Parts: sequence; C-alpha cells; structure tokens
Amino acid sequence: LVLCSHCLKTECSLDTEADLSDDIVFQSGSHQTLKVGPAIPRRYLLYHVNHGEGFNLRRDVYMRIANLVQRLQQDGDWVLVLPPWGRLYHWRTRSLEQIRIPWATFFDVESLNRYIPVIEFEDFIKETGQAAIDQILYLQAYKEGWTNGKWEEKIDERECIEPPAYRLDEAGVFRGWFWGYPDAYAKAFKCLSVQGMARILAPVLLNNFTARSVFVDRGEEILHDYYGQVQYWTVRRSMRFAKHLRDIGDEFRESKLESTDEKDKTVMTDNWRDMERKPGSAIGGPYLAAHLRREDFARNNRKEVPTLERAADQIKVALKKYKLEKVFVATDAPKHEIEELRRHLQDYQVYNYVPPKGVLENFKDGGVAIIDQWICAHARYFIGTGVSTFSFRIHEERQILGFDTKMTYNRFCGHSEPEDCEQPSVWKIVY
Ligand code: GFB
Repeated sequence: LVLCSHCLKTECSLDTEADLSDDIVFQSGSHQTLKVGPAIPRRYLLYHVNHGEGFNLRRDVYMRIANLVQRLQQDGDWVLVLPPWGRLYHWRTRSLEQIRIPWATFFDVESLNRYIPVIEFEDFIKETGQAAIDQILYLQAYKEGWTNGKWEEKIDERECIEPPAYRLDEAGVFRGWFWGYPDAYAKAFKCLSVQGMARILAPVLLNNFTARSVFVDRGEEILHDYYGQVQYWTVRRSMRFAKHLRDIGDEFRESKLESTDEKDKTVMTDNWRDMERKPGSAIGGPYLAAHLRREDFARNNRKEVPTLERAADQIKVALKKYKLEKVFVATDAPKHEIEELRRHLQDYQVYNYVPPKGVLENFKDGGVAIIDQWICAHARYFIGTGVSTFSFRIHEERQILGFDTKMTYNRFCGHSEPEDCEQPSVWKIVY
C-alpha cells in the first residue's frame, strides 16, 4: 500500500506514529510517498491536446481528463502528469521563450491536488528516472463517421487515419513532440478510434493493460462525463489560478478600479472545497469588464465579433443601466484598436492591463491572459465575446465567486447580428 503519494499534508491521515517512521521512498516537489507495505506500482496518465487548440479549451480538456483519473483512482494508484505549456498559436510575444512552462506558473497546483493527484512532467521524470513513456494511445475519430447516422459510445483499436505524429527511430522507440523535451520518448504507440465520454477510456486502461505510464494524445477527442454537473464544477473549482497572478490582478483592481474583495464580497477561502457561494452574494467592483476577442476572430470575420464602434455602444448601454463610470477591457486587440475603442468611450474611464516587463518575462502571455481573466471575474458586470472559451472560463470564475448569472452571461452582438442577439447559455454552478 502506498499512502499519501499525492495528497496534501492537510488531507493525509496516518493512523499511527509508526506509519510515519516507515521509509520515505522518494520526494518530488512538495509530495512525499510514504511506504508502509508492499507498494502497488504507481501508474501515470499523461495527455496532450491537438496543437492548434487554444489555452482555454486546453483547460477544459484538463477537466475531462481529471475526471477520468478520478475514476481510475477507484482501481489503483493513478496520478495525472500535467502537460507542460508551450508553443500555443496565440502566444506571440517574440522576446519570450514560451515552452516547457510548468503548470505552477499559471495554476495553484496544490488546489488541483485537492481533487486528484497531479504532478508536473519534471516530477514524472524525477520519479521514474527518465522521460520514457510506456505507451501512447493516439485518439482519433472513426473513419466511417457515425454508422446509420446514429451517435453511440464506442472505442476500438484501429489503424491510424492520419500519418502518425510519432516515428520509430533506429533504437526502436517512438520520437515526436513531447512538450519540447528532446530526450523524451515512448516505447509503444497505437491509434484508438473513440466516440464517447472520458470514462470510456477507463476499462481500456484498467483491463489487461500493464503499461505503467500511458500517454493519451488528442485528449480533446473525448467528451465530458458530466458536463455542467457536480463533477464538472468540482474539478473546475479546483482549477484555481496561481496566487502570484491573482495578487497582480488584485493589486490592479485596488489601485485602478477601487475594487477589493472585502468591498466586493468576493473573499475566497483557502481551500476551494470549503467555498460555496449563493448566487448574487458577490457584488463586484464598481466597473464593467468586457472581454473583446479580436485577432483571429476579427480576421476571420466571425459573425459574433462586433465592430469596435458597436462594441462601445453596447458597453455604454450597460454602463448607463448599472450606473458605472469605469470600464476594464480585456482583449487581444492590437494597440491601435484599443485606442479606437477608447475614443468611442471617451466619456468614461477605460482601463486595460499592460504588463510590466518583469511580469511578462516571468509569467508569459498565458499569465497575462489569466490576470485579464481575473480582473474580469471581479467586475460588477461582465460582457464577453460569443463562442470564445476565454469568455466562458470567465463566466465560470464568476459563478464560483458568487455573482448573479445575469451580471455574467452577457455577450456582444456581432457585426451582422441583431441587437437582441442570442445570449450565452447559463450554466449554473452546482455543488
Ligand atoms: O484562450 P483561447 O483558446 O480562447 O485563445 P478562444 C485565445 C488566446 O488569445 C488566449 C489570447 O489564450 C490568449 O493568449 N487572448 C484572447 C487574450 N483574449 C485575450 C484577452 O482578453 N487578454 C489577453 N491577455 N489575451 C479559440 C482559439 O479562442 O477559438 C481556437 O484558441 C479556435 O484556435 C477557437 O479558433 C474557435 O476560445 O477565444
């Protein structure tokens, strides 16, 4: 039995002092494995997401995989290895090296660990002694699509539809993209066609499958087991942002937007498990926050994207309605577009977060995106961009903090949409 291999000290319980005196097998980061008998080998689940996907869809895939690990935990000592961040299409600041970024840069790993055991990839290398993965399972759809036009859950080992992203080298191991770790490799590779929820992988991983480390690539192919239900919200609540990023956002709120947790009624508990807020209990700071997604959304002329003038008009309507003077704009727009938006809003105080050099260097484009999300999450009123997962994650953050859904689930009407365009579906938090 391996006790407390992943859990936090506060959540571990050891029956006797004698337990504590047993061998410490290894130490990795803040986690200790205490050996108190013959060890069941720890098994590692690694995963990866299609290269083209953005930051906030990747956060959603984490939730699907985390719930799979929670299921696997019922049958063994499984730990989720967090895929290092990097090489994201939208992270364009040229002066930065944005690769091999650990999760702790963006997220509170201790909070993640309160839901399921997780470790960084570097810890996996330390624990196992090398960056070697036993088995890659490459997920893909079914070549033939839905049979008889019917969607059903299924999973089968199949030939790869696309040329495999991993190649066998002279040494007989599989090489490919392992988050920028050139020494990493896998010992075996196969493709699985899958149509279904994350839990469909559980029997595959548990029955007649001896690989200790399994790497599920194209994790976005599997769906949430329980979208919008308790399990969804529990894992979502565990995805707290790293404290250093929250602190930067809080300082900006206080200095520019007269917003503090005490005044806004958004004080958080140390442990997310102890936090259950009534909808409407949070008031938020005296500002409106807008997430205005531009860049590829605007270039592709998506119907959900408003012109800057139209966005400003919609902001003004909400400012008047809620008697607010300050606007915080989170956006990926270039400077000249932000200036144009300011001109349209010249009667109001418009703020956006511009990171000092040190913040950008330390926390990269992903960290700045999180600071923007955090500030948006604390506004009295929020309006986002339709179909943007960046906005969706802000909706969720606000639900966790206790905002009324009507102050959250709002979006801009795009350039070719009517003024009363359909607003985002409301997903109420459940505990
Ligand atoms: O997060 P994300 O997947 O959201 O991608 P969508 C957008 C990325 O652009 C973010 C930057 O991760 C940030 O790096 N970004 C966008 C921002 N808005 C802001 C902002 O307000 N502040 C800051 N600092 N950065 C997906 C795309 O975008 O939409 C997919 O990733 C696909 O490729 C899909 O196109 C339809 O969901 O908005």
